[in-house]
Amino acid sequence: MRVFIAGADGYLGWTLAQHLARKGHVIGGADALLRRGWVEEMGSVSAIPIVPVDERLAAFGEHFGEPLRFLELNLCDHAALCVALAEFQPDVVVHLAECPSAPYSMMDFPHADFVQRNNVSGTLSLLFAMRDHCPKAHLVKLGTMGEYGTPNLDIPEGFFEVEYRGRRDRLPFPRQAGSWYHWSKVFDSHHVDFACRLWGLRATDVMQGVVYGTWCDTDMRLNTRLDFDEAFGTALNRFCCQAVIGQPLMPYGKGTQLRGFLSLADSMQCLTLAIENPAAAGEYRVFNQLREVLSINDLAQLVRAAGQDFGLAVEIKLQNNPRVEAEAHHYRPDSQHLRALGFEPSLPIDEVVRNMIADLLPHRDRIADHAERLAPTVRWRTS
Ligand code: USQ
Repeated sequence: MRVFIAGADGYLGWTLAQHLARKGHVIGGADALLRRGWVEEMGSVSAIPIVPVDERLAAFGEHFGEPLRFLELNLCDHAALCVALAEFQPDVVVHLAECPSAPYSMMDFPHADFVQRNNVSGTLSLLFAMRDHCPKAHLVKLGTMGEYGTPNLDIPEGFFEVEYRGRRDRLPFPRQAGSWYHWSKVFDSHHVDFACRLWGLRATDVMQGVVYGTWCDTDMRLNTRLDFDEAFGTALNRFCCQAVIGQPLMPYGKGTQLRGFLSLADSMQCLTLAIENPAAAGEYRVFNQLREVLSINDLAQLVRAAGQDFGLAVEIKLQNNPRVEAEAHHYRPDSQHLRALGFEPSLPIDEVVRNMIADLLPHRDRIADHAERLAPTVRWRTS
């Protein structure tokens, strides 16, 4: 298949390009390289060193035979995006080109406004470009489990049957996002659904849980990034970085919040299943993409246990919660669709955590040099 990855330089995108190329797909991609700048703005770096994009592309060509046809492009630049899709003629467009950070969006008005414009307008631009230049292509759009929030009900995959005043309907499950970033993803989901009904586009909206994991190669030019700063590092990735530098792990609040998690390798497997099993014309389908539900305290305990195998004394210190979020709540999302397509979880989480620590230990000085960037400073409520 010809797969166009928007966001090909990111944590998921750069990994996915390699995973798909290894399976024989032809890869095109675009990225505005914004993630590199955002992490710099947070005063931080990727724990795993990464090279400039031209060096990445050279390595890609050497390892996979076919080049990655890459453009430095912002999806909001609609004219340039139209040219890119018209030329590449993808069978699949994977949309990973969004600002993925809840804390970044909660910093102040300019950041909330930027994240919403970047994500919502970028997605709208992509939908119009697909309508005009590749209307038969399948859109695989990265959404987030955080769109649903933490309702006191089980969470279905996008839609549920409702009975109200004696009538029944299949309706989108309510969205109760918890950050301006998560709300941008909610707006995207509604727009993608509408475009499928309006123009007959086909789309899979992937409600992904929190991803963890490293992707390292003997050729370091192929490594994917791994962030640990308060905005772009996700919980388990941050905890592993804290473990290797001897900083206490920081569950926020009581640490009893529950979330869906999956490893980077499992995310690659799931996205590939969505790509290779397209939605029908006019279909908008939703996959909840997670492997297991755990609390933040569970993650901390896993990292403490794995740290012991490396002789690391890992401390855990609860922090005042900088976010506004439920800490004791029901959480039981469905995730049958990907299993029905053949998703078989790979390594168990404790093994992945051990591999992460092994990958991160050689870079402990680099992380230690930015240790203060692990502390949460962005507060959801300022008073
Ligand atoms: N948390 C801690 N300590 C930390 C970091 C986070 O206790 O040091 C807690 C947070 O309070 C939250 C949970 O861990 O309850 C998850 O936080 P996170 O920063 O790992 O993830 P989140 O902000 O939810 O966002 C991440 C990705 C985002 C994706 C989302 C999936 O950055 O792009 O959409 O995970 S989900 O969480 O399912 O919405």
